[in-house]
Amino acid sequence: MKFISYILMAFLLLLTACSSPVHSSGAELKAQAPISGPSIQGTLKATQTENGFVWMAVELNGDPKILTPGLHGVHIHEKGSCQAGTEKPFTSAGGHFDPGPFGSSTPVEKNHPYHLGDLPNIKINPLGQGRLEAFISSVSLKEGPLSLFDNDGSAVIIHKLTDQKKAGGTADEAGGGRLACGAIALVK
Ligand SMILES: [Cu+2]
Repeated sequence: MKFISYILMAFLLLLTACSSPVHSSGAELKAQAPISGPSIQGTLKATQTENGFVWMAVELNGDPKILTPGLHGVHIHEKGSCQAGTEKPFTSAGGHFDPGPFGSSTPVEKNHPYHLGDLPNIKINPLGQGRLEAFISSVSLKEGPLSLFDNDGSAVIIHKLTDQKKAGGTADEAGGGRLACGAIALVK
């Protein structure tokens, strides 16, 4: 019986260790963005782990007539500016975050879907809700060449269409129009 409780204890400890992808000790960097667009709300949360990886979680909640069920392109874009504007909303966020070495932010260039800010698509359910988690090493919350906090900051963009992850495709194949945007800021 004692043996079984030891095993149970070990299992519980393991569960606790696995339930959080980041350790609570040490100097962790955190960032977040409130995401919004017409009839869409959400958040991006990012945490840089001790080994340099960045864990990102995007949560969205929207009108399913606009944030339609299925896959929607998600990228980090190169400027921390989310102006809804008129004709083409959120173009103020610029192209895809891609400080180098290729250094092209144009969605239709050959380095798409390998821009440093290209994330997996988010899957939206029939109620207009979705959650995306990604663990990436292509961006950093710290100072340096991969920093999201360069002079003009950066933003997360949710696209109207699925990013087909096609190199050299059209703008629509890279997600098309922009539904929602969130300027990313460090959490102090
Ligand atoms: Cu994009």
